[in-house]
Amino acid sequence: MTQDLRIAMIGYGFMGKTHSHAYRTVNNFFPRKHRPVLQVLCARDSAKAKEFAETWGYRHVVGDWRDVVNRSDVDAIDICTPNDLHAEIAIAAANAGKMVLCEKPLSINAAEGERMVRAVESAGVANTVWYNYRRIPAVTLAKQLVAEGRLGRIFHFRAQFLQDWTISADLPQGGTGLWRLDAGAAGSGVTGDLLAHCIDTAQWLNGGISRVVARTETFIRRRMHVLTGKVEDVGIDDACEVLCDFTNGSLGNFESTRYARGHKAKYTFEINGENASVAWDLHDLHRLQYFDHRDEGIIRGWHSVHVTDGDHPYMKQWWVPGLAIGYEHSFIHQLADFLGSLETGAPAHPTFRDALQTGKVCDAILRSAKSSRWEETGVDWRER
Ligand code: SOE
Repeated sequence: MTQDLRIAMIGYGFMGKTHSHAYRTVNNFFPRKHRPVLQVLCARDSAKAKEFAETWGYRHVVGDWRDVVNRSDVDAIDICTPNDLHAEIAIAAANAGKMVLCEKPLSINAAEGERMVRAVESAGVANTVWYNYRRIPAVTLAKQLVAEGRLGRIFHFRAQFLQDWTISADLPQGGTGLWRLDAGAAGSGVTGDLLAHCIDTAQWLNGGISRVVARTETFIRRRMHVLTGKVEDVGIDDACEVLCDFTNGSLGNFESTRYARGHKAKYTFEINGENASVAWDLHDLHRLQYFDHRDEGIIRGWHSVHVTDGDHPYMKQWWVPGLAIGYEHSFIHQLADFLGSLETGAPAHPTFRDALQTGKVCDAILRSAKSSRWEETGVDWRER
């Protein structure tokens, strides 16, 4: 017997599309008891919201999120707004007893994140944060290989997330399209937007990060602000470089920037262990590179595993072996896992508490960039 799960989505940008697509598709491929229903779309621009709702099939359109969180015809609130609104909406939704699915990063800083964790945990509502890259089958396979102990003791974790879309000094900051450049709305620049993905994956694959040393740079320091029409100081970090220690004794090395000309979404990571290494690249997302030193010498080398077979994570639900899937499927997989967790009662990782640990690392990175010293993260990494 299926059960409707009535979703109210707040915000409708790029992420609104990825989530809506997942809600509409998940039950066609993943048998689950709960069936998402696109109940309410909430956004301030009523004409655009109406158009989005018609395109994706939302039943109702509402202008103010405060009119949504208490609705009795809604079971779950999905937050796709700029980051500065996450906390207030999530806390109100949890207090109203709604499940909460929140876009990353959880919050603009860890202090806000703590309050959000308290709200969902004391209300006892299901919660998750859309760190979608974990659910790309090649990345999930990396997790499996690490968990099986194939790599042996881990020495290094390195990751990069490189883009180039903010290089032009003419690009304004703020407003609907460019809030990621406005520190007031985003909290930080590449640290919260891009590096947070790397940190989420890193702690999931390799355990907690205990301390960091970092530098950030803002290459364009003044930009026109869309909301005020004035040229204002830029408060975000354009680039961020980090060294860190993991609690398992391995060393981490991270870089994120929006100033790497030629790179659009070049998210890569590599893990080097005593016996084996894995490497992954979002631009070639269905492949996992694997090197095993225990292979016979004459054929030893990097294997490029095409992660499309039925025994690869999530792939049994899709086409036939050899046929690849894409970026949007990572959201479908996260949703399928979330719906699965509603049936088992298990936490839907990454939970708010897990995402808070990423937030703590990001805060420590920004602190270190100011202090020029090593900073403790205070991370308490419990997720298995
Ligand atoms: C920024 O350009 C962005 O859209 C991020 O906000 C997303 O989290 C990332 O997955 C892709 O890049």
